[in-house]
Amino acid sequence: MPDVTTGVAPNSHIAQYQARGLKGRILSGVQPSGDLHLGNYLGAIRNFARLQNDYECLYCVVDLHAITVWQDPAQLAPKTREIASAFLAAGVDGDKHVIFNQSMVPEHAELAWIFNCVARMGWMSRMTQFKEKAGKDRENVSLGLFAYPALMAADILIYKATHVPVGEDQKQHLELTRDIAIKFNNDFAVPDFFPVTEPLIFGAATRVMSLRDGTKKMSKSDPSDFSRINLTDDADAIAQKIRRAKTDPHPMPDTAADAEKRPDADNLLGIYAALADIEKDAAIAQFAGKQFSEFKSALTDLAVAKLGPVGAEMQRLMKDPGHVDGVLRNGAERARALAAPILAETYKIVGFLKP
Ligand code: AQP
Repeated sequence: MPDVTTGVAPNSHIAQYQARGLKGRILSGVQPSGDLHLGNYLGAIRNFARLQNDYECLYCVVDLHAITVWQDPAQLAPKTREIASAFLAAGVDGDKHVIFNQSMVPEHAELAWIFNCVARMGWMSRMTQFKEKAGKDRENVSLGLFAYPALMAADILIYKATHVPVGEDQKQHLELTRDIAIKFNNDFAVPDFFPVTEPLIFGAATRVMSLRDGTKKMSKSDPSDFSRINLTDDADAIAQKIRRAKTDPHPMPDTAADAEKRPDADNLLGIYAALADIEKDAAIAQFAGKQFSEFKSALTDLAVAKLGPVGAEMQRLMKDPGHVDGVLRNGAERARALAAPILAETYKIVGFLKP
């Protein structure tokens, strides 16, 4: 397992978990916004299972986040089940930990409104993911897309989560969550009410790039299916996509410096290393100077061996929507039991009348 490094010193919120032999409470989420892919798996879902012995975990299908861009209403429920199935197929224990979908726990949206009033326009305007997703069409994107990071802060702080596993792309949003917690605690003179949540950063392959363009992130919403390996792809599809993955005319890189200059090769080596649970340098050494065809054949075997069982289990679960819905319903009840008292306390701090 890759090394996990934490950012700052433990705070009082962490101490209560340490007293129970745990390292803290985790919240993380995945949007039901398209086909789950290898990047989601290596950057997030695989780690969810790896964290569950050390942390109390809440894993959420963030459907409220998904609708910040248009989603086909007919697809939202099946996509939500697909993601919950991926959590289970990756080995998350839905009895011990909490798996649920965000819209079933209205406390997320209620706390998000308060955070909309705590966060500053200047802070939100600096969010690079908003700039990337909005592109040149800023006037036409939803207000929800702009406010997305305040909802993410609410997802985390409605459970006073102490840690959040983050890939490169979410670091800035977690910083904002920390700023919101600090400002709320200061504005209302409630020191330490919300924790200053710490990032959990995994060493290897936190950012998987497109198979068609090694400079672009692998993404659910990329129109080209050949840009990503979907978790439900069968062995033939995985082999075909790796065979067609973009490379360059040279033999495989023989040093890290050489790989860094060649984003497509670097990406494939990073994927190999993450799937094999080795450092990228070891993968570079293993294939240095060889032909891409030999490397791609090894990568295909490895990807099929590692992803095949996860995909097969996902397919099995997706054929049993009643079971998956039961897991989500049960998870939402448990999540609400944790969130409701924190929201009630927050409302009291803000000063809302409760006749
Ligand atoms: N390419 C990636 N490499 C590593 N990690 C990734 N994640 C996403 N893409 C990569 C991680 O997956 C988790 C869930 O992501 P999300 O559902 O919140 O959406 P996203 O980050 O916007 O992912 P996508 O796949 O690119 O979706 P669309 O196309 O809908 O925007 C997060 O932990 C993320 O870091």
